[in-house]
Amino acid sequence: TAPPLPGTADREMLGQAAAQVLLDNWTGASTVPSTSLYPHQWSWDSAFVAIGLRHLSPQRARRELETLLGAQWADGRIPHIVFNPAVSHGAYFPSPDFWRSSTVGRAAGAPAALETSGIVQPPVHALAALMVHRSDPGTSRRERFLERVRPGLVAWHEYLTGRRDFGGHGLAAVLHPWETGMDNSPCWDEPLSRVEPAPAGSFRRADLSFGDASDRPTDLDYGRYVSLATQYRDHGYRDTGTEHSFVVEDPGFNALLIMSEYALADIAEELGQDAEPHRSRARRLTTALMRRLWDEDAGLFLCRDVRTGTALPDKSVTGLLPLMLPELPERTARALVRTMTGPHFGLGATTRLVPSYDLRGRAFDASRYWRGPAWFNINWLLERGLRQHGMSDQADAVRQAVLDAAGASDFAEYVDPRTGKACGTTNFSWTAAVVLDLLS
Ligand code: 9YW
Repeated sequence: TAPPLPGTADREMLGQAAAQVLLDNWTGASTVPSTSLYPHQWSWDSAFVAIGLRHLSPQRARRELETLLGAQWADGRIPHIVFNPAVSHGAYFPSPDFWRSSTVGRAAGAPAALETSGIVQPPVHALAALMVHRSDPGTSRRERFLERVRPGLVAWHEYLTGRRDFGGHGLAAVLHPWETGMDNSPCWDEPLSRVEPAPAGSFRRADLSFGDASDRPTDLDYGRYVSLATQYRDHGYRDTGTEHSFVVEDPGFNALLIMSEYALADIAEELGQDAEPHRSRARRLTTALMRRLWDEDAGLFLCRDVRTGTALPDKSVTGLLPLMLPELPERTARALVRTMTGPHFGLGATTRLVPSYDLRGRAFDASRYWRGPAWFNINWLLERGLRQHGMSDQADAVRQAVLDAAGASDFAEYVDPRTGKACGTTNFSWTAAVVLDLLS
């Protein structure tokens, strides 16, 4: 049975504790996801952090996003990590001396004055910028926040819809599992199996110093991640002129791109500019998503391997994320909710938070990262999706479950979806950020 709902006093304490996590993880210009495990700035983490931080300090929230955009490459990509020069290279792997953005990445437009990774993460940024603006529109207008961030956000979407539309199917594709934000999702097992792993002794994993190895990706996965990133780097981080070993269309990544494209439309309107090009691109992307990735029999969106042209059959939470889309056909939205509440994801029956992977799937593992655990940022997105399609009771239940599980787990990185047991690290920034947002 579900634990009791926290009362008003508990809500206040929870809010204060969440605020403390974000204060502790603030570095002066941005927020680290975790001071131990991830001591730099991560791209989509920062977007979620800004969404929570706006309730504490809209000024810091604007700064968070502007710091990230300060590391944008000239080709429009926003790198998945911006390295803090004050942190030693040994604290996180792969470190700047692996990525070598300021030298190897120069031809693709990497900044010379700071170090970043060369891959990307899901585009939540325009959505975050709009939400940050709306939390404090007066100061935001005075500081011309939207004018300042808009060109970078537009260039980012141009990069994704242009250079990343491999094969011309009208969607953005990813070149590395890390780009999906769901590193070791079972969806990647098959396309990754064709990648020759880097030899085990050729790199040193820093992540294992901070977490239980059974909560983390395996060494074999890591060898393949390293190998793919090395190939991309050695090609100068150029998207054309080579055959990439891993090319996948991910529904969650594209759903976030569409949400952010709608946000760009609203941002354009705020600034008295033409919003229609953004709205029509959002519609085109939605049509392509339906055509390429919707699977009627599975009852959710599937990832597609662009190299083989085949759908990847594993059911991952990424395939539920299009529920957020305002122009999703109503019957598709209803099918997604049926899948979410059915035996594969168990919401409201065997789980209170949506797991990252099929409870009945061949690879389900309740504590291993993106192979089963429930993640707070993802449940925040699904809560919005449920609300978008009028399912307010289910949305309220997810909201309450996020608050309960975050509070009880010391803002865990992720939790066992059936028991709520904390996994990974604690005092995690986006967990605290989505709590602040859901409390307000
Ligand atoms: C890594 C920081 C990142 C998240 C990813 C998550 C994990 C591992 O941590 O990636 O080494 O980058 O999978 O979504 O952004 O929180």
